[in-house]
Amino acid sequence: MQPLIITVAAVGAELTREQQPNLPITPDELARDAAGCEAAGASIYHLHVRDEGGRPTMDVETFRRAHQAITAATDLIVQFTTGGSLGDDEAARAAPLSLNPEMATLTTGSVNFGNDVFLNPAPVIERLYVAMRGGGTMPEFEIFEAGMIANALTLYERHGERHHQHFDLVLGVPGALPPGPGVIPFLVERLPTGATWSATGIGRAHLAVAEETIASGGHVRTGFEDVRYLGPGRLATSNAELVERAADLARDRGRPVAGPAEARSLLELSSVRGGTLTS
Ligand code: KMH
Ligand code: ZN
Repeated sequence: MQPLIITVAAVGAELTREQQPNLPITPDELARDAAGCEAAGASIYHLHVRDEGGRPTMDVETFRRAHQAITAATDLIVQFTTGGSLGDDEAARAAPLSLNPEMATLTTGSVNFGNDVFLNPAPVIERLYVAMRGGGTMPEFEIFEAGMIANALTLYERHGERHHQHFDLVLGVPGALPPGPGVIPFLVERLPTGATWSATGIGRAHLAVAEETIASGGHVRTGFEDVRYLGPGRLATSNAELVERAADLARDRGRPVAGPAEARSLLELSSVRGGTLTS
Protein backbone atom coordinates (compact mmCIF):
# COMPACT_ATOMS: atom_id res chain seq x y z
CA MET A 1 0.00 0.00 0.00
CA GLN A 2 1.14 3.53 -0.67
CA PRO A 3 2.19 5.79 2.19
CA LEU A 4 -0.90 7.60 3.43
CA ILE A 5 -1.60 11.07 2.08
CA ILE A 6 -3.61 13.07 4.61
CA THR A 7 -5.60 16.01 3.33
CA VAL A 8 -6.87 18.46 5.88
CA ALA A 9 -10.03 20.37 5.00
CA ALA A 10 -9.43 22.93 7.67
CA VAL A 11 -12.05 25.62 7.20
CA GLY A 12 -14.97 24.79 4.91
CA ALA A 13 -17.75 27.19 4.11
CA GLU A 14 -20.53 26.11 6.40
CA LEU A 15 -18.93 25.81 9.85
CA THR A 16 -19.03 28.77 12.25
CA ARG A 17 -16.83 29.84 15.16
CA GLU A 18 -19.84 29.26 17.39
CA GLN A 19 -19.84 25.59 16.35
CA GLN A 20 -16.05 25.21 16.42
CA PRO A 21 -14.18 27.93 18.36
CA ASN A 22 -10.82 26.75 16.95
CA LEU A 23 -11.76 27.37 13.31
CA PRO A 24 -8.78 29.19 11.69
CA ILE A 25 -9.74 32.34 9.77
CA THR A 26 -7.00 34.99 9.55
CA PRO A 27 -3.78 34.38 7.54
CA ASP A 28 -1.82 34.06 10.81
CA GLU A 29 -4.31 31.55 12.18
CA LEU A 30 -4.26 29.60 8.92
CA ALA A 31 -0.45 29.53 8.88
CA ARG A 32 -0.29 28.29 12.47
CA ASP A 33 -3.02 25.74 11.84
CA ALA A 34 -1.30 24.52 8.67
CA ALA A 35 2.08 24.20 10.41
CA GLY A 36 0.48 22.11 13.16
CA CYS A 37 -1.21 19.92 10.55
CA GLU A 38 2.04 19.43 8.64
CA ALA A 39 3.85 18.43 11.83
CA ALA A 40 1.05 15.94 12.57
CA GLY A 41 1.32 14.31 9.13
CA ALA A 42 -0.80 16.25 6.62
CA SER A 43 0.42 16.83 3.06
CA ILE A 44 -2.51 18.68 1.48
CA TYR A 45 -4.32 21.72 2.89
CA HIS A 46 -7.78 22.12 1.33
CA LEU A 47 -8.50 25.82 1.55
CA HIS A 48 -11.65 27.87 1.92
CA VAL A 49 -11.28 31.42 3.19
CA ARG A 50 -13.42 33.74 5.29
CA ASP A 51 -13.85 37.49 5.37
CA GLU A 52 -13.19 39.54 8.50
CA GLY A 53 -16.66 38.73 9.76
CA GLY A 54 -15.99 34.99 9.39
CA ARG A 55 -18.27 34.64 6.37
CA PRO A 56 -17.13 32.43 3.47
CA THR A 57 -15.75 34.36 0.51
CA MET A 58 -14.12 33.63 -2.86
CA ASP A 59 -12.33 36.99 -2.84
CA VAL A 60 -9.02 36.62 -4.69
CA GLU A 61 -7.03 38.90 -2.37
CA THR A 62 -8.20 36.95 0.67
CA PHE A 63 -7.09 33.73 -1.03
CA ARG A 64 -3.76 35.34 -1.97
CA ARG A 65 -3.01 36.37 1.63
CA ALA A 66 -4.02 32.97 2.99
CA HIS A 67 -2.05 31.11 0.31
CA GLN A 68 1.07 33.20 0.94
CA ALA A 69 0.85 32.72 4.70
CA ILE A 70 0.46 28.94 4.40
CA THR A 71 3.21 28.46 1.82
CA ALA A 72 5.58 30.66 3.85
CA ALA A 73 4.98 28.56 6.96
CA THR A 74 4.83 25.05 5.43
CA ASP A 75 5.66 22.86 2.45
CA LEU A 76 2.04 21.70 2.23
CA ILE A 77 0.28 21.31 -1.11
CA VAL A 78 -2.38 24.00 -1.05
CA GLN A 79 -5.63 22.92 -2.67
CA PHE A 80 -8.16 25.69 -3.33
CA THR A 81 -11.88 25.06 -3.21
CA THR A 82 -13.83 25.78 -6.36
CA GLY A 83 -17.03 24.66 -4.66
CA GLY A 84 -17.06 27.74 -2.46
CA SER A 85 -20.32 28.03 -0.59
CA LEU A 86 -23.79 27.22 -1.83
CA GLY A 87 -25.03 29.92 -4.17
CA ASP A 88 -21.61 31.25 -5.24
CA ASP A 89 -21.71 31.95 -8.95
CA GLU A 90 -19.33 30.51 -11.50
CA ALA A 91 -17.18 33.63 -11.80
CA ALA A 92 -16.64 33.78 -8.05
CA ARG A 93 -15.80 30.08 -7.88
CA ALA A 94 -13.26 30.37 -10.70
CA ALA A 95 -11.63 33.64 -9.64
CA PRO A 96 -9.02 32.31 -7.14
CA LEU A 97 -7.70 29.92 -9.81
CA SER A 98 -5.93 32.98 -11.24
CA LEU A 99 -3.41 32.44 -8.40
CA ASN A 100 -2.42 29.09 -9.99
CA PRO A 101 -2.71 26.92 -6.87
CA GLU A 102 -0.99 23.57 -7.02
CA MET A 103 -4.35 21.76 -6.65
CA ALA A 104 -8.04 22.64 -6.64
CA THR A 105 -11.23 20.69 -6.04
CA LEU A 106 -13.68 19.97 -8.85
CA THR A 107 -17.10 18.50 -8.03
CA THR A 108 -18.31 16.72 -11.16
CA GLY A 109 -22.06 16.86 -10.70
CA SER A 110 -24.93 18.48 -8.84
CA VAL A 111 -26.06 17.09 -5.52
CA ASN A 112 -28.52 17.77 -2.76
CA PHE A 113 -26.73 19.44 0.15
CA GLY A 114 -28.91 19.57 3.23
CA ASN A 115 -32.05 21.43 2.21
CA ASP A 116 -30.19 23.09 -0.64
CA VAL A 117 -28.54 22.04 -3.90
CA PHE A 118 -24.84 22.21 -4.71
CA LEU A 119 -25.24 23.08 -8.36
CA ASN A 120 -22.61 21.91 -10.85
CA PRO A 121 -23.98 21.84 -14.41
CA ALA A 122 -21.69 20.15 -16.94
CA PRO A 123 -20.63 23.37 -18.73
CA VAL A 124 -19.61 24.94 -15.41
CA ILE A 125 -17.57 21.86 -14.45
CA GLU A 126 -15.88 21.92 -17.82
CA ARG A 127 -14.97 25.61 -17.66
CA LEU A 128 -13.55 25.19 -14.14
CA TYR A 129 -11.50 22.23 -15.39
CA VAL A 130 -10.19 24.22 -18.36
CA ALA A 131 -9.29 27.13 -16.07
CA MET A 132 -7.41 24.76 -13.75
CA ARG A 133 -5.48 23.04 -16.48
CA GLY A 134 -4.62 26.32 -18.15
CA GLY A 135 -2.89 27.42 -14.94
CA GLY A 136 -1.17 24.08 -14.34
CA THR A 137 -3.49 23.30 -11.42
CA MET A 138 -4.15 19.65 -10.64
CA PRO A 139 -7.86 18.91 -10.11
CA GLU A 140 -9.06 16.67 -7.32
CA PHE A 141 -12.35 15.19 -8.48
CA GLU A 142 -14.83 15.48 -5.60
CA ILE A 143 -17.26 12.57 -5.66
CA PHE A 144 -20.43 13.01 -3.60
CA GLU A 145 -22.49 10.55 -5.69
CA ALA A 146 -21.50 7.59 -7.89
CA GLY A 147 -22.44 9.24 -11.19
CA MET A 148 -19.84 11.93 -10.58
CA ILE A 149 -17.07 9.40 -11.30
CA ALA A 150 -18.44 8.79 -14.80
CA ASN A 151 -18.76 12.55 -15.33
CA ALA A 152 -15.12 13.08 -14.32
CA LEU A 153 -13.93 10.33 -16.67
CA THR A 154 -15.96 11.69 -19.59
CA LEU A 155 -14.47 15.15 -19.03
CA TYR A 156 -10.94 13.76 -18.76
CA GLU A 157 -11.28 11.68 -21.92
CA ARG A 158 -12.83 14.48 -23.93
CA HIS A 159 -9.95 16.82 -23.17
CA GLY A 160 -7.41 14.22 -24.10
CA GLU A 161 -4.66 15.60 -21.90
CA ARG A 162 -2.97 12.93 -19.81
CA HIS A 163 -2.37 13.83 -16.17
CA HIS A 164 -2.59 11.97 -12.91
CA GLN A 165 -6.19 11.50 -11.72
CA HIS A 166 -6.98 11.89 -8.05
CA PHE A 167 -10.46 11.42 -6.58
CA ASP A 168 -11.91 12.26 -3.19
CA LEU A 169 -14.99 10.32 -2.07
CA VAL A 170 -17.12 12.54 0.16
CA LEU A 171 -19.63 10.35 1.96
CA GLY A 172 -22.41 11.38 4.28
CA VAL A 173 -23.36 14.91 3.24
CA PRO A 174 -27.02 15.16 4.26
CA GLY A 175 -29.00 14.56 1.06
CA ALA A 176 -26.17 12.69 -0.69
CA LEU A 177 -24.59 9.22 -0.67
CA PRO A 178 -23.93 7.99 2.88
CA PRO A 179 -21.15 5.54 3.73
CA GLY A 180 -22.15 1.95 4.45
CA PRO A 181 -21.31 -1.65 3.66
CA GLY A 182 -19.93 -2.01 0.15
CA VAL A 183 -20.06 1.68 -0.74
CA ILE A 184 -16.32 2.39 -0.89
CA PRO A 185 -15.48 -0.79 -2.87
CA PHE A 186 -18.31 -0.01 -5.31
CA LEU A 187 -16.90 3.46 -5.96
CA VAL A 188 -13.23 2.44 -6.04
CA GLU A 189 -13.95 -0.31 -8.61
CA ARG A 190 -15.12 2.42 -10.95
CA LEU A 191 -11.93 4.49 -10.77
CA PRO A 192 -9.45 4.26 -13.63
CA THR A 193 -6.26 2.24 -13.36
CA GLY A 194 -3.46 4.30 -11.88
CA ALA A 195 -5.74 6.79 -10.15
CA THR A 196 -5.30 7.61 -6.48
CA TRP A 197 -8.23 8.20 -4.17
CA SER A 198 -9.00 9.52 -0.74
CA ALA A 199 -12.21 9.41 1.25
CA THR A 200 -13.88 11.31 4.03
CA GLY A 201 -17.01 10.74 6.04
CA ILE A 202 -18.99 13.76 7.08
CA GLY A 203 -19.83 14.03 10.76
CA ARG A 204 -20.57 10.89 12.72
CA ALA A 205 -19.37 8.53 9.99
CA HIS A 206 -15.95 10.11 9.89
CA LEU A 207 -13.88 7.65 11.91
CA ALA A 208 -15.38 4.52 10.33
CA VAL A 209 -14.68 5.88 6.83
CA ALA A 210 -11.08 6.73 7.78
CA GLU A 211 -10.50 3.24 9.19
CA GLU A 212 -11.95 1.50 6.14
CA THR A 213 -10.05 3.76 3.75
CA ILE A 214 -6.71 3.23 5.44
CA ALA A 215 -7.26 -0.53 5.39
CA SER A 216 -8.28 -0.43 1.70
CA GLY A 217 -5.23 1.45 0.44
CA GLY A 218 -6.93 4.81 -0.03
CA HIS A 219 -5.85 8.16 1.35
CA VAL A 220 -7.66 10.13 3.99
CA ARG A 221 -9.26 13.53 4.23
CA THR A 222 -10.10 14.99 7.61
CA GLY A 223 -10.48 18.46 9.17
CA PHE A 224 -13.12 20.77 10.56
CA GLU A 225 -14.92 21.08 7.20
CA ASP A 226 -15.87 17.41 7.56
CA VAL A 227 -15.89 16.74 11.29
CA ARG A 228 -15.84 18.81 14.44
CA TYR A 229 -15.63 16.09 17.05
CA LEU A 230 -12.99 13.54 18.01
CA GLY A 231 -15.69 11.46 19.66
CA PRO A 232 -19.11 11.86 21.27
CA GLY A 233 -19.10 15.21 23.08
CA ARG A 234 -15.36 15.72 22.46
CA LEU A 235 -14.87 18.78 20.27
CA ALA A 236 -11.49 18.65 18.52
CA THR A 237 -9.17 21.40 19.75
CA SER A 238 -7.39 21.81 16.41
CA ASN A 239 -7.23 20.44 12.88
CA ALA A 240 -3.85 18.99 13.82
CA GLU A 241 -5.54 16.79 16.38
CA LEU A 242 -7.72 15.27 13.65
CA VAL A 243 -4.68 14.79 11.39
CA GLU A 244 -2.79 13.14 14.23
CA ARG A 245 -5.61 10.68 14.79
CA ALA A 246 -5.56 9.69 11.09
CA ALA A 247 -1.77 9.33 11.19
CA ASP A 248 -2.00 7.15 14.32
CA LEU A 249 -4.61 4.91 12.65
CA ALA A 250 -2.29 4.46 9.67
CA ARG A 251 0.76 3.67 11.79
CA ASP A 252 -1.28 1.16 13.82
CA ARG A 253 -2.00 -0.59 10.50
CA GLY A 254 1.64 -0.48 9.48
CA ARG A 255 1.13 2.22 6.86
CA PRO A 256 3.68 5.04 6.86
CA VAL A 257 2.45 8.60 6.48
CA ALA A 258 3.56 10.58 3.43
CA GLY A 259 5.06 14.04 3.79
CA PRO A 260 4.35 16.74 1.20
CA ALA A 261 7.30 15.77 -1.03
CA GLU A 262 6.21 12.14 -1.13
CA ALA A 263 2.60 13.18 -1.76
CA ARG A 264 3.74 15.33 -4.70
CA SER A 265 5.51 12.33 -6.12
CA LEU A 266 2.50 10.00 -5.63
CA LEU A 267 0.19 12.55 -7.25
CA GLU A 268 2.70 13.29 -10.01
CA LEU A 269 2.33 16.95 -9.25
CA SER A 270 5.64 18.03 -10.70
CA SER A 271 4.52 16.73 -14.09
CA VAL A 272 1.32 18.72 -13.81
CA ARG A 273 2.72 22.08 -12.71
CA GLY A 274 3.14 24.30 -15.72
CA GLY A 275 1.21 21.84 -17.89
CA THR A 276 -0.61 23.23 -20.86
CA LEU A 277 -4.12 22.71 -22.02
CA THR A 278 -4.54 20.63 -25.14
CA SER A 279 -8.09 21.57 -26.06
N1 KMH B 1 -19.10 24.07 0.49
C1 KMH B 1 -19.68 23.11 -0.40
C2 KMH B 1 -20.93 23.64 -0.99
C3 KMH B 1 -15.31 22.07 -2.43
O1 KMH B 1 -14.65 22.61 -1.54
O2 KMH B 1 -14.90 21.99 -3.58
C4 KMH B 1 -18.76 22.72 -1.49
C5 KMH B 1 -17.42 22.28 -1.12
C6 KMH B 1 -16.67 21.53 -2.15
O3 KMH B 1 -16.90 22.54 -0.04
ZN1 ZN C 1 -14.35 22.28 0.58
